[in-house]
Amino acid sequence: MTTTTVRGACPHDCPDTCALITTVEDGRALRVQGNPAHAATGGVLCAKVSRYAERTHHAERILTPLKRTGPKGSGRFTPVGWDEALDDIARRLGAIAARDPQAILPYSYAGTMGLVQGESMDRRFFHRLGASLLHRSICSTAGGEGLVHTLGGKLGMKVEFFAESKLILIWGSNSIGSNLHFWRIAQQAKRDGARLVCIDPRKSETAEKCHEHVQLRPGTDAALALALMHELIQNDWLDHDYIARHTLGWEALRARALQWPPERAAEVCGLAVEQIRRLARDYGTTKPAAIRLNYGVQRAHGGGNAVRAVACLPALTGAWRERAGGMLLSSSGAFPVQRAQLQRPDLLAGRSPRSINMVTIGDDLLRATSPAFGPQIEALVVYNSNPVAVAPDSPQVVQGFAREDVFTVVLEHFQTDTADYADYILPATTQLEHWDVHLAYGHTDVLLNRPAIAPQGQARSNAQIFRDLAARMGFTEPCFADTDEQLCRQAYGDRVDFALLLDQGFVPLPVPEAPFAEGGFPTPSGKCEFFSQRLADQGLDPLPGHVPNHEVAGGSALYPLAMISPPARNFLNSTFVNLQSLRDIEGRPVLEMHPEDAAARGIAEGALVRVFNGRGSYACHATLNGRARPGVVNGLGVWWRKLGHGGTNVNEVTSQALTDLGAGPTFYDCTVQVQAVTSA
Ligand SMILES: Nc1nc2c(c(=O)[nH]1)N[C@H]1C(S)=C(S)[C@@H](COP(=O)(O)OP(=O)(O)OC[C@H]3O[C@@H](n4cnc5c(=O)[nH]c(N)nc54)[C@H](O)[C@@H]3O)O[C@H]1N2
Ligand SMILES: Nc1nc2c(c(=O)[nH]1)N[C@H]1C(S)=C(S)[C@@H](COP(=O)(O)OP(=O)(O)OC[C@H]3O[C@@H](n4cnc5c(=O)[nH]c(N)nc54)[C@H](O)[C@@H]3O)O[C@H]1N2
Ligand code: SF4
Ligand SMILES: [Mo]
Repeated sequence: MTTTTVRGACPHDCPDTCALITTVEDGRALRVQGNPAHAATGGVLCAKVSRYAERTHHAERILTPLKRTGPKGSGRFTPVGWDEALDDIARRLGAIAARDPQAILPYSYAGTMGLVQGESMDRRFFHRLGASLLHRSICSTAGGEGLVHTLGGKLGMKVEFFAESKLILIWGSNSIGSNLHFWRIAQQAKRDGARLVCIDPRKSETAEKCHEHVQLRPGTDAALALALMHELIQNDWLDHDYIARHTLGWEALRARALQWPPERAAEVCGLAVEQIRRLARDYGTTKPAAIRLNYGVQRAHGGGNAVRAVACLPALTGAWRERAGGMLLSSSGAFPVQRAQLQRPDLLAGRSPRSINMVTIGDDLLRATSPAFGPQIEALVVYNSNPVAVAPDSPQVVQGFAREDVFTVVLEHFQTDTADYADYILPATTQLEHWDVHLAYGHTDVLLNRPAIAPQGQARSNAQIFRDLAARMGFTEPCFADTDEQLCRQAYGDRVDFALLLDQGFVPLPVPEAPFAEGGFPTPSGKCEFFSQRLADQGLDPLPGHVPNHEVAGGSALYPLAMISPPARNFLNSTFVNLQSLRDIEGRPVLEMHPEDAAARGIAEGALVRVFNGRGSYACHATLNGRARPGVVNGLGVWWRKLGHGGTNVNEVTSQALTDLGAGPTFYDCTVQVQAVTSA
């Protein structure tokens, strides 16, 4: 018996990007643990990835290529050899490409955040083919655009310095569920006397452990931020020197903020005026003050403006001057990824295919050929994503995937809701079986992932599968021969010491301790842009403003409740839902309701309910657990449809409407009605 340990990286879409140590015995992964040598991981993993060995050796892993035998969506398949599958796929894609390659659409997201298995050989393949481009917008583009137009990029405080802050606003983040390693840092700050305030419509696991919970209505954060500015101005809690030297558009922002007295924001946000004043006083008078903003804040119509408004705050108070002051939404802009080298957009050779927004895949799969849209979608290649479960407005998505005339290939570990609609399912390796290299969005260390075990069954890495397909399509450019390990080296080129990565598994980037202490924002003006000329040039509001939700609670008598659908703690989007041990902890799909809203509908704790609106209807169990505010229900995500009630999940009712900036999704901007399901 031989036991070894192998260093890796957590591949999941999570800000923490932990360093892993996998213990392997006789070719089998026994356990996956956190690497104690990596400071950001601190030797600790979340409950989900602690089960990664169970996931990897799961009895339901797909281990051979599978070909469909029943009608679309029936989930009936038969095993076939790789050669048969790849030959047929290359032939089918080739025939479509001969007419118009834009009729082929790749669909992928961050099932793995690895740069090699997520955005290298796959992109080369589709660029060479001339397939439609995918706008990968399903998570963070509204907030990302908000940051770019205010701070100049996805940059912010170094996460470890939150430990020295005296006030931390945890804003639109359930850190305990989704950013566990940040929560450890916040706990350190708390022990050293910091005050923690959570701003969230849901009394989350995090909110209940902070000193204060600001339980605002969903989608009203910009109004709150503007009222905070109003109070900073009225009480002169401003850093005039910082504003004069390092910001653009102060007079215009001042005029805007003065339109937002706390009384007005209190109405919009559903908060007490006094709570807004207190929050402003705390923020204006505590130093250093830090904001951990997260993506929950930007999943509503005005998400981009909300991030812009919040991102203005630290420049007003000069919080950026200290390393423990400022804000962090994402640090991913600090990573010098050589994307052109990895993805090779030059293979488009002058062609500029249309781009399809992944959020509106439901509608787009049902569109016919037209001059505005281009060719009807005839083929889909899905990897690192489970759109039938995670994309909004699933009734449309399912109808689209059910089209018998769309040729669909899904690269997967498991037979997900999406894989059920495939013509071919191709078995992909997991993180324990392949090479990769990573960035992070919650810290600034580059991580390397080495394979710990051999590919299970006949699984191949995503990069290998696209390499094999490229060969069958006759793509002879040398870049299609690069190995996974070579791709790892190309991701950062000479900007990161690869020998050191091989040696210790992670390399911290040399980023400044206080990035904007002396200004130096990477915007066109070099300043924190309260006023954005780039937005003005697009005909958009150049100042941050409150953009009301598409669907306002109480705005419709038919669907009077606002619904948000943040993640269940023990799932990662739809990943891990098929792990019995984690599903047992979550129990069943739930809708958190305020007791008043439940009583008004005759709904008792645990009752089976129907949550519905004009788009669809899903079934789950009501819980009156004290986490919902009146008028708002929380439908925790994202269950596999086939493991939920009646083959539905929460995305039955979410909409394909987009955000103000970045054309992102509005998962948390949705109104519904709820009804008890009677067994009569
Ligand atoms: N356990 C676990 N961890 C995860 C994930 C997971 O599914 N499970 N998903 C990963 C991914 S892909 C991402 S993008 C991140 C997501 O993690 P975050 O960036 O933290 O975003 P969310 O979880 O969407 O929402 C965070 C909090 O915002 C609240 N919220 C909802 N609407 C609003 C609003 O209008 N205003 C404010 N202020 N708050 C609001 C929600 O109730 C929730 O508690 O987490 C990653 N980590
Ligand atoms: N209602 C509602 N819907 C949401 C959200 C919400 O909060 N509420 N959150 C949204 C957000 S923030 C996001 S980011 C999206 C996420 O949506 P997705 O990106 O689709 O994420 P997952 O559901 O985790 O699915 C990832 C899939 O990739 C597969 N996978 C993992 N690694 C590999 C690999 O190496 N190769 C291959 N071929 N496959 C692999 C996994 O098995 C899994 O099935 O969901 C969005 N949907
Ligand atoms: S906390 Fe996040 S990065 Fe760390 S192991 Fe869990 S999912 Fe992965
Ligand atoms: Mo996400």
